[in-house]
Amino acid sequence: MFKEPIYITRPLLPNLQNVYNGLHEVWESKWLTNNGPQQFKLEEQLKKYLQVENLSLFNNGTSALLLGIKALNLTGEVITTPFTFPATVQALDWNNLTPVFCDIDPTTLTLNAAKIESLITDKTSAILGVHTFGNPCNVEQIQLIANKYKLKVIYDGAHTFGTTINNQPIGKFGDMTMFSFHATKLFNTVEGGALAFNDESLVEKLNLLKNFGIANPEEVVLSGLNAKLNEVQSVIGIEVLKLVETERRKRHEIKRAYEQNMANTPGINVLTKLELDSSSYQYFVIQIDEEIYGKSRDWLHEELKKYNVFTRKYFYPLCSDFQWYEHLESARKENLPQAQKAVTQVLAMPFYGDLEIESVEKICKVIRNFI
Ligand code: T4K
Repeated sequence: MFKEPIYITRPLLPNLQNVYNGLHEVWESKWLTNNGPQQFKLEEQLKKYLQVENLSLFNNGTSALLLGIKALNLTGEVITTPFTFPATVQALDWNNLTPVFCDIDPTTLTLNAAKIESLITDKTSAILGVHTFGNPCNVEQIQLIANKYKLKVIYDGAHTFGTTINNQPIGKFGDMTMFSFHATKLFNTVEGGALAFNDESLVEKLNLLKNFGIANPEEVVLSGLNAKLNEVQSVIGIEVLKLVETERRKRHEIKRAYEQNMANTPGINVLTKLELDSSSYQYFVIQIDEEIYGKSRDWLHEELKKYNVFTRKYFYPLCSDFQWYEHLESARKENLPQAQKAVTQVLAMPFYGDLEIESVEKICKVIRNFI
C-alpha cells in the first residue's frame, strides 16, 4: 500500500518564480486577455515546437474542436470513433452533425480505416479521427478515402503534443488537428487548446469564431463563442513549454520500467508503443485479457485502489452507448465489436515524470502477484 495516492497523472508545473516574472509583465501591461502579447508569444513558440504553419490558441481543446468543425462548414454526417473522450462527439453534437460510429483497430485503438468506406453516404461531409492515447491514426489511408469522396479530415490530437509520423509533424495531416492543453496533458496551460491547420484562410475565421464573431466595434459577422486563451494561462504555457522535453525523457524511463516489469505477466499487453523520437508520451495504457490473466480489467482497477493506486478506465463508457445515440444504426453494439472489447479491457496506468521508478516496480509486482 502506498502512503500517498498514486494518480494517473500529475500536472507539469512550471517554476513559480518564472511564472511570477511573466505575470509581473502582464500586471504592468494591464492587458489580461483578448489577443494579448503573451498569447502571441506562446503561439509563435508552439508553432515552432509543433512545426506547423498555422496555429490558433483556444481556452480548451473542446472549444477548439467545436469551432474548428464550425469553420469547415460541415453538414450531415461525420464518421468517427466511439472509443474516445465525450468531447470528440459532443463537438459534433454542438454543430448539429450526426456522428456515424466506425469500429476501431484492435492494435492502435484508432479508427479502423478499412471500415470507413462502407459507412460513407451522400450525407457524409467529414472523417473525424482520434489519435487515441497518442497512437496516430492511419493518416495515409484516411486521406486517400477523403480525397476519393471529397471529405474533410479532422483529427482530435488531444493526446499528441509533439508527435511525429515518419518525421512529419502530426499537425500537418488532414485539414485540421486539435491539441488539448488541459492540466492533465503533457503540455498544459491549466486549461487550453489549439488548432493546427494548413489552409491559411482559416486564420481570420477562427479568430472571429473565438471572439463572438466580432469583426470590429461596428460589425458582428459570424455566430461565435468566447473561446480565447488568456494572458495568465499563456504565461504558464510559456514556462511549461521549457520543461516538456525533460518530462518526455523522464516518461521514457518510466515506460521502460513498466515494460521490463510487465514483460512476463500473462494476459497483460501494452497498447501504447511510445518512442522517444516520435511520441507525445501522453499515456501508458495496458490491455487485460481476462481469460489469460484470470481477473477482469474492472477487478484490477478496483483492487489497485486498495493499494492507493488510481488507474483510469479511459475511455469508458463508449460514446456510441450514450443514451442520445440509441437510435443510430452505427451505434449498435454488434457493429462495433473491437470498440466493445476495448472498453472492457483497457486501463491507463499512472504515468508522469515525477513517478518514481520504484513505485512502477511496486505497482507491477502487485499486478503480477494477483495471478
Ligand atoms: N479529446 C480527447 C481524446 C480528450 O482526451 C480530451 C480531454 C478532449 C478531447 C478535450 O480536451 P479539453 O477540452 O479537456 O482540453 C481528464 C481531462 O479533464 C481531459 O482534458 C482529458 N481529455 C481526459 C482524458 O482526462 P478526467 O475527468 O479524467 O480528469 P480528472 O479531473 O479525473 O483528472 C485525472 C487525474 O489527474 C486525477 O485523478 C488526478 C490528476 N490531476 C488532475 C487535475 C485536473 C491532478 O493531479 N491535478 C489536476 O489539476 O478528464
